[in-house]
Formats: sequence, C-alpha cells, structure tokens
Amino acid sequence: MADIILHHYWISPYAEKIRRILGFKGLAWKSVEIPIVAPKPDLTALTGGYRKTPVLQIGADIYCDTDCIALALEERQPTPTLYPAQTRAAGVMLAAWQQELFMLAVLMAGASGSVFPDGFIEDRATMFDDGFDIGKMLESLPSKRDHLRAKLAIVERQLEHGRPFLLGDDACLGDFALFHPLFALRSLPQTAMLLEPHAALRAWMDRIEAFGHGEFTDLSGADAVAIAQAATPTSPTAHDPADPNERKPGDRVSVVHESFGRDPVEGELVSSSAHHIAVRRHDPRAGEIVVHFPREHYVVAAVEG
Ligand SMILES: N[C@@H](CCC(=O)N[C@@H](CS)C(=O)NCC(=O)O)C(=O)O
Repeated sequence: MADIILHHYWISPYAEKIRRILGFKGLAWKSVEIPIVAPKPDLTALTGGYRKTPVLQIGADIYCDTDCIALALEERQPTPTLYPAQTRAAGVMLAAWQQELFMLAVLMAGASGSVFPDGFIEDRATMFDDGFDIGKMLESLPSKRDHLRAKLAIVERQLEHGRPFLLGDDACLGDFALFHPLFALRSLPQTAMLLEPHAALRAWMDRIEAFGHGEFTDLSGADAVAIAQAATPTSPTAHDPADPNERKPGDRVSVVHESFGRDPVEGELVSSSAHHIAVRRHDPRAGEIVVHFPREHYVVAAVEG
C-alpha cells in the first residue's frame, strides 16, 4: 500500500488537526515540511495550484482540505472512527465552527505581539479577495475578545460534567476540528493564558494531545513529487447520477475555495459525490495526478475549451 505523505509545517493549526488524527488512528506517515509562505513549488506541482496547509498525498492521489483528508484517512483506517454512528452529523456540524475559532485564534496571536515569519502578513493578505486592513482588525479586537470568550465558555460547559470528549465517550471529527485553533492559542505564552480559566477544556486538550502524532519520518518535497510521478492514481472513474448540476466524468472543470486562498485547480472530472470531487490533471514534474476536494465551501465551474 502506498505511504501516507503529509505536506505541512509544524506551526500550522489545521495541520495539527490532521497530525492528531494520524495519532488517534495509529497511522505511520511521511512528513514533508513545506514553506510557510508562497511560493511552494513542490506542493503546487502536486495540487495544480492549491497552496494551503495541509495536503495529503497517497501515491498520485492528492487530497486538499482537512475535510477531504479526514475522509481519506477514515477510508484507509476505519477504526477508531472519526464518525461514530450516534454523533456522525453532530460531529461534522461541530467541525463547521472551526474556521471562526481559527480566525479568532490567529487574531489573538497577531495582537499579542507575537513575531510572524518574514513576509507572512503580506503573503496572507494575498489570500483574501480584498486583502486585509490591519487598522480595521485592531478596531474589531474588543468584540473579537468577547466572541472568543463566549466560545471558550461554551466548550468548557460542554465538558465540565466529566464527558471525556465533546460529544461523549468517543472522540469524533468535531474534537479534532475544535482542538486545533486552541492548540494555536496554547502554543504562545501570551495567548495560552486565555485558556487558564477553563480547566475542563484544558484537560480535554491534554486527552487529544495524548493521541500523539503517529510515527513519522521525514521526506523531501522533491522526493514526494518523484513518488507521485512513479505512481498511478487509484481513483476509479464514476458517474454521479445525483449531481445537481449534471456534471459528468470527462467534463473540464475548475475547483476553488469560496472565500479564502482562491487558487483554482483545473482538470478533468473523474468522480464526484455529495462530499467529494476528484479531477485529473497532468503536471510536467509530477505526471498524471488526481486531486480531491470536499464539496462544501468549494465552487466548481465549467472550463471552456
Ligand atoms: N479549509 C482548509 C483551511 C486550511 C487553512 O486555512 N490552513 C492555513 C494554515 S493553518 C493555511 O493554509 N494558510 C496558508 C498557507 O499555509 O499557505 C482546511 O480545512 O484544510
């Protein structure tokens, strides 16, 4: 079976979500450390343009976005499950909260005077359609502090009666999704103190950290591209008769996130479902690749010609 390769950098909160899932599932993986800011030439040779963190590679199949990566890891290693039957929908809905919590955590880190790597602010500004206005962000800080306090109190309340995980005795996708923004807060002394009043929340974070990261060894980006080049995508072509827009295998499409980091990936549709879309592309370095995305929060458009 082809190795699991994670393209990530260590301070990325979304990547921490996947590293903890790898630990939870006891999976071994290869770690490719990617640059924190663009350009990321080895990564984009594989994805066809998507530059966000993390990205999962299995041979010549590339999985973008943690929602899609979580499904791929579940398929590879179904137990322990990220989607316990009793809480499946609730766990996924809980995960939808992560982006708001992530943005609040990043803002708190920025406002705490923490030092970002060179070029970081300029690079991230390019990922928003209208850039970002630091003055406006600072103006919004008092209300964002209120919002974060409310969210932390909700999580604390959910856990304070002795539930080990957010929805009961078993961890689910929602636990990993809400853990990672708090990992960002915990990793800086100036923001870790925001978690101080929340003992049950901190104990829950400790339980997730106890899953570890799974066993991993390092790999270079160039070697990961060579692995893709030598492999053949395993995704079968499949028609989705329920596609609301009647898309079908062979259609040329572009796939792009609806709001943040809008770098479109173009290719030929291979398969799609309610939760997933896969497109085939050819890259001069990586060869034939199939790139996978989630459906929610992504825009699929026809490409003419
Ligand atoms: N919806 C994406 C969000 C990923 C995301 O925003 N990751 C941040 C890092 S934690 C990112 O890509 N930042 C820009 C970069 O790494 O180039 C997912 O679930 O994977």
